[in-house]
Order: sequence, then C-alpha cells, then structure tokens
Amino acid sequence: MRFDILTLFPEMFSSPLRESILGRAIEKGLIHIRTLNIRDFALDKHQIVDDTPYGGGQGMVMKVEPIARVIEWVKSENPSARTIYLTPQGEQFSQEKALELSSSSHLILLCGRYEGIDERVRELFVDEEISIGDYVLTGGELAAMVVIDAVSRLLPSVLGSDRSAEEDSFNNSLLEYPQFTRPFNFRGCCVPGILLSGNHSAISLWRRKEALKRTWVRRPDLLAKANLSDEDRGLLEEILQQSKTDQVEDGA
Ligand code: 4FV
Repeated sequence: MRFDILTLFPEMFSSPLRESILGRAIEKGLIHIRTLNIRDFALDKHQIVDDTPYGGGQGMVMKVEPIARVIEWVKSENPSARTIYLTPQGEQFSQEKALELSSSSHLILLCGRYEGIDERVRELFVDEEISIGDYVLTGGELAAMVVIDAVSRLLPSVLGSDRSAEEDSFNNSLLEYPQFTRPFNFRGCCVPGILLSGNHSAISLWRRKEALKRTWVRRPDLLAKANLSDEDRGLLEEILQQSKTDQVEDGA
C-alpha cells in the first residue's frame, strides 16, 4: 500500500513511522510512505503557500495552486489514488473506516496548516475528509500519522500474526478484556486464577464476559451496536444482576 503525504513539514514524519511495526513493514515493502513538501510546488520566487483570507479575519489560508500542482503531480503517476483531507470537519475516524481504507492501494493524505485550505481544493481535488477527533491541532500531520498507523496494521502480514488484528477492540465493537502477564503476584495483586487453569473454553468465556462488562461500563454506546449472541445476552444479564447485588451490598 502506498501513502503520499502532502505537508509543509515532511521532517515530522521522519521518525514516528520508522519505528517498530511500521518501520519493519516499510523495510519489508508492505507499505510505501512518501512525503511531498507542498512548498516545493509553489513556483513563485518566494514559494508562497499561504495568504490572508478573503473577507478578512484572523490567520492565514493555504493557497490552492501549490496544493493543486502536487495532487496533479501524484495523480499523473496514478490517477486512481484517493485524496483524503485531514480536518476537524471530516468524518470521525474509526476502526471501521481504517478497515475500509486498508483495501485501498494508494492514499494521498493532505495535511492542512493555519486556518486550513482554500475551499476550492475541497471542491476540485478532495475525495473524502477525515477527523481524528473533536479538537483542533496545529496541523493535519499528526492526524495523518494516526490514519497511516491504524490502516497499516490491518494490512496482511504487517502485524506478527493477522489473527491479532481480528481480536482488536472495536473489531467486534467491544472493548478488549483485561490482559495479564508475569509476575503472578505483584504487590499482593494476583492474576485471576482462571487464566492459569488451562481450561481454554472457560478462559475465553471469562474474557468475553470481561469485555462485555468493560464495554457496558465504559462505552454503552458501543454495546448498542455490537452483534451480541444469546450467550452474550446471558452474560450481560449476569453482569447486570451482579452490579445490582454490588449496589445493594454497598448500600447504594
Ligand atoms: C484535525 C483533526 C485538525 C485544523 C486547523 C489543522 C487542524 C489546522 N485534522 N483531525 N482534529 N486539523 O485539528 O484531523 O489547519
């Protein structure tokens, strides 16, 4: 999979994407990441990439011409590349969206700065807009990194075993169950015995119940859209009963 990142700060991408899993995926040629400096596509003597907003107002706006040139340059290599603009006005990024994008072969990620981009870039070149969250960053670069990370780890053989991506949080829209590793006893806090029982069906049942409980407590909105089995509904019933008992015991 190819990622072309259009940015005014290409060096921001030098180290974050070169470490660990993504770094290995790049070495193995599973993903190709190229950064293109939008300023290199500003042909005027001073390579101006931003200007004051028509109609007045604070801040600067990124000019349409340099962005148009760099996108057309990339699309001249591959017309089917998909252009994504990272912006708080975009569709909320999610595991579902990451899964969808992981089937693309070539993504162009446009990183805004200042107050954003000239609206005509959207009208003429942007295929879709993605937001990583309802907060304002200084630039779209960190959002682009988030998208590249979440999408790349879903590509075949990027993670050690493809199985682990399937078990991700959100993949079946439940939060993950608690994880434990050695030591068994840390300052008196011990690992749940079931996990050392070797009884794998009992262990997976415990994990499913813990995932349901955690999702019910922390993200009931996810539970509403999860495809629950009859067994899940039975486990949820136990969880609700238990919480009522706990409340009674705590005299709530
Ligand atoms: C952002 C977000 C984000 C807005 C103004 C860049 C900044 C500046 N991008 N998800 N949240 N972008 O805050 O994607 O141009």
